[in-house]
Amino acid sequence: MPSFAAKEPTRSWWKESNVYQIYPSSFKDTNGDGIGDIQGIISELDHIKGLGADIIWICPCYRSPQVDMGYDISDYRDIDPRYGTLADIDELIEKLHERGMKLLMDLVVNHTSDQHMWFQSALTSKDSPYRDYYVWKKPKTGPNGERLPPNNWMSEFSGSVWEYDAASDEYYLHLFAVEQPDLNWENPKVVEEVHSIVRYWLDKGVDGFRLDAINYISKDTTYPDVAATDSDQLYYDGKQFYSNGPRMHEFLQGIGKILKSYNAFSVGEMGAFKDPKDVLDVVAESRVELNMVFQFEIVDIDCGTSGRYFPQNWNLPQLKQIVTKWQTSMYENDGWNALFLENHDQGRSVSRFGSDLPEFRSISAKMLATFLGLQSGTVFVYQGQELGMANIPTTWDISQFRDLWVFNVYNELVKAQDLTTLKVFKTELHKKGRDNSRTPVQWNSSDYAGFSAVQPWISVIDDYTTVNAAAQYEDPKSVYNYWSSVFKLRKSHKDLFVYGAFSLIDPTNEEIFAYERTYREQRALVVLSFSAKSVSWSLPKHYDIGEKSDVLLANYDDCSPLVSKIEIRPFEAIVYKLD
Ligand code: TEU
Ligand code: CA
Repeated sequence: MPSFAAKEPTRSWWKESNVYQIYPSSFKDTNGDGIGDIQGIISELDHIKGLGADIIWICPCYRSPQVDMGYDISDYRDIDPRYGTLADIDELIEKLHERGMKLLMDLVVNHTSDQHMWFQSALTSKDSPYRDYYVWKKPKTGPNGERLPPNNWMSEFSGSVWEYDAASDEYYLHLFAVEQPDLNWENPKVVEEVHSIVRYWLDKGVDGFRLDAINYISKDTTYPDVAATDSDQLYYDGKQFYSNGPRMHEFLQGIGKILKSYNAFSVGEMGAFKDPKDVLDVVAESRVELNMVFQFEIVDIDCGTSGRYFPQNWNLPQLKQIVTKWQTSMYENDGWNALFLENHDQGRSVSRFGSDLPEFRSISAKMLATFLGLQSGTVFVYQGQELGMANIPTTWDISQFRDLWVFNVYNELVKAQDLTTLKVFKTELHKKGRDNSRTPVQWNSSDYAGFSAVQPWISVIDDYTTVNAAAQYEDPKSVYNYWSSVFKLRKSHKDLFVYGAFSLIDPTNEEIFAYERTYREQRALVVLSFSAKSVSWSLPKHYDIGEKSDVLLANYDDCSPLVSKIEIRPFEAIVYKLD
């Protein structure tokens, strides 16, 4: 029998909301500079509201030199001119609130830009009051007297995490790009600054935050080396020393207290977390840290052990295991899931988990909407996902990519003349490179997909003539309208789909992913095919065949009743109501 959880989750507005993520550069351009802007977001609020999303999360739009697309902030209290002004944000907040919608800002406080006034001052002298806002260490000396970085940690974007400053003969820490120095949270002044930034935006009317790379804010302050395993390798992944560090919870509780006093929404990005216990220590209600966390187990499933630019085979039972682990552990322990298949750092889900072949694209995008959208947790849809936008075509040349991470790795491999790895890199880049999700939103079939009047900062994908929002509004069977049905179902069956328990059916089946949601006497069965072929599925025995079952949602026009053996078509999705 499916398990009926003894205790039900407490109810909260943020559990009942659906979130739409916006990458501002690629959403909509209104002033003809080829870059999306805040007025562009304002002009498309009906698109988001019509979809059924209640909250928008905007990736960083603060003042920034844009080395890492705004994740390098030079002024936390201002908007970058490429996106607009503070007045535009005020207008956005007002127009959202008028519609009963909310705004999340992206809080990037693991690091700043090297152009931030704090870092610029820190560079001028060891006596600067801002020197200790960052992490500085003396060089190490190698066997031949050469200068070496303080340890062998590898940057997320490749190379060392340490950058040498000749003027002071010290290195500073940057877990990400050289231009993104890490803040020193051991300094109480940094903690105060962050609190004041959080209050500044909440006082402006912002409704909460997505917290960037927030599991990295507390480091092992002894900065130990990672045990070397390969004499050729200079740098190693040091997450064991900087993810989930000794003071992380203390720091999160400091922020959590403020967020709670504003009844604000919070979702933390904690990519390296794999143990539900670690996530529960952040999200369990009693902790007063964050509402929910993005863990990356699903989106890492096809990434190699040496990183995303390496391949990894996966199968459906593995995916089921991951989903079930998070679904049940959060539900049973007062936690909550942040559900996502895409964001601005990931390939497009239809290309990775469905099929972007013309005959399967729309149907598999709808299947994935059903898969994700009816799980337990808060659903996040990333711009373009609601249209079934696909990855960058393999015909694109490397020069059309824009992500600094791509060029860091590419240049390194070219320099090392490592042609074998280069070939692997190119293949995987087309599956998982971050630019795949950063191409302009396809609004209509006019030039530049209606995104802009001019050539955008990154090319539009050619299929915009057929895959675009305008065409999808008209078509009742479009991916957009299907997503809207999924969100309607979450709202109309809130007890079941928001607050119900999850249980996996048929764990070993390689093609069919089936799960039940149950709430007291209410039950629904979600049946999904991840296969491009037809499959006949024998229902697990415990189903009382013949019982009356309504179909709540399906991605084909007609569908089979719940009989002992169902013929399931490619990427079919059916939601049966069982009670
Ligand atoms: O990404 C952080 C990020 O992806 C890693 O910390 C991730 O947890 C790790 O690689 C998993 O193995 C955020 C932003 O989303 C990204 O766009 C930024 O480039 C980055 O932080 C730096 O701010
Ligand atoms: Ca613009």
